[in-house]
Amino acid sequence: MTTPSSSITLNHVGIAVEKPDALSRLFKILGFTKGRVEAVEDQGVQTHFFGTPEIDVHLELLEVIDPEGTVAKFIQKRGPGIHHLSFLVPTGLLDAKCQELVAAGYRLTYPAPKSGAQNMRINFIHPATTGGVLIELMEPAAKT
Ligand code: CMX
Repeated sequence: MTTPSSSITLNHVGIAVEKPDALSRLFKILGFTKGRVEAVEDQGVQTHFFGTPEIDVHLELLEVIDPEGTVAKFIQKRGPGIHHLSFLVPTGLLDAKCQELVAAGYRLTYPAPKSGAQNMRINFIHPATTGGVLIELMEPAAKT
């Protein structure tokens, strides 16, 4: 689901949904195949990934499993819809990139990366410092 690259690449678009069914049906008609479904308890969501062999960018439906979580809050406040863009950072670069972003005046949501879906280390750039777009940075966690 991820292509190794030495550059930062756009990996997926996260979409907050009340139920995944309607968009799942649409993506299927558009030729996307459903891939991994994974609960990320720490983030209060069940993630549903869709992709095609031709495109490296995936679509991620974020289904709320924690009514107190950030995605539930997002839907209450703004309604369902596009929630974040996620960029894949080559292994070993995330911490330095986060430091660079903070030094450049961007606000990160976490002081240090957390564990996310697909065995990734993740952090987010707060939308208040990006012109209204929540940006996820994710780096494959080192194999143990
Ligand atoms: N996109 C754009 N704007 C957003 C947003 C989003 N996804 N989420 C919140 N905002 C807006 C709020 O509406 C609010 O706008 P106004 O000031 O105009 O009302 C503003 O950002 C600040 O909101 P806040 O009250 O300070 O903060 P929230 O409690 O709403 O939390 C955020 C915002 C980004 C800190 C929180 O959503 C967060 O920690 N996100 C990172 C984790 C996450 O999103 N996880 C889900 C995905 C996990 C996955 O893909 O696995």
